Amino acid sequence: MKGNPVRIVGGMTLALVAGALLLYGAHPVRGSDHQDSPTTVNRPAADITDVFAYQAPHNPNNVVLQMDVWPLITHSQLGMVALDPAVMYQFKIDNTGDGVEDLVIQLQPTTAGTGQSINVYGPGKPNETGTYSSFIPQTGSVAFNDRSGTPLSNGMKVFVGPTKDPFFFDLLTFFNIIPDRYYGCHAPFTNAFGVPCGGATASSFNGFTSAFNQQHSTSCSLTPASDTLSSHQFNVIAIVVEVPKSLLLNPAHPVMGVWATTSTTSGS
Ligand SMILES: [Ca+2]
Repeated sequence: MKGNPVRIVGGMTLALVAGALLLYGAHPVRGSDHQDSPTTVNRPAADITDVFAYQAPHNPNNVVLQMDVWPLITHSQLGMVALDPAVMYQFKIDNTGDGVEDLVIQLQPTTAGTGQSINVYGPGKPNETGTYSSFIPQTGSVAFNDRSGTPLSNGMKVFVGPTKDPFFFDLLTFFNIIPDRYYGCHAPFTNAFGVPCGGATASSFNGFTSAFNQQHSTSCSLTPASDTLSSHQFNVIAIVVEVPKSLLLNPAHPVMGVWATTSTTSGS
């Protein structure tokens, strides 16, 4: 995402019910995030792994926003996992530069399971800003894993379904650097990757160059980096919206900030 005029934030949420209104609340966190708290492990469909924003590859008038959830889906789990109907999935867009959302796109499935239909709301002005949210008027709906790309009435295309995890991360080397983060060494898991469960066996990530080491007077590993997530065929559920830029951009401030949240009313 380097060079793109967008901010990338992944978020997991807690929530409260306030008064007679059903409000969804969020506590955002920054950066790629796979299974980093008991709350997210217990509700993987609300565990945001990454958020991306990029130019639509086939239409210069559109921008694509993508939120990936449910980390580390194995091949055998495909066809059995889908979005959680208790969760509000939300893209937030700041188009004035103040870090406060001016527009939101919200999604929520109507039922559990891979036969679910997902309601889509917005893009539109949020009813609230910050950590509490409620639904804005609905735009349309899309079936889980519908790959037809049929536009909604506002021209937005939506895809929700399983995809290969696009995030490049040399996870096993990370575990070798900080072994206590390796869940394979903690009951009831088994050491599926064969990572040493003792002390650290690596001091840097792989993939550095001799020129880098010389420039920085260091000796980082020259071993090629390995994309652990895709090489072990891990998948995520991708929530992808392709949106006409005209629906999101503010001509007076042509830089757009994007982040995402998942929220529940139960707080867990
Ligand atoms: Ca704003």
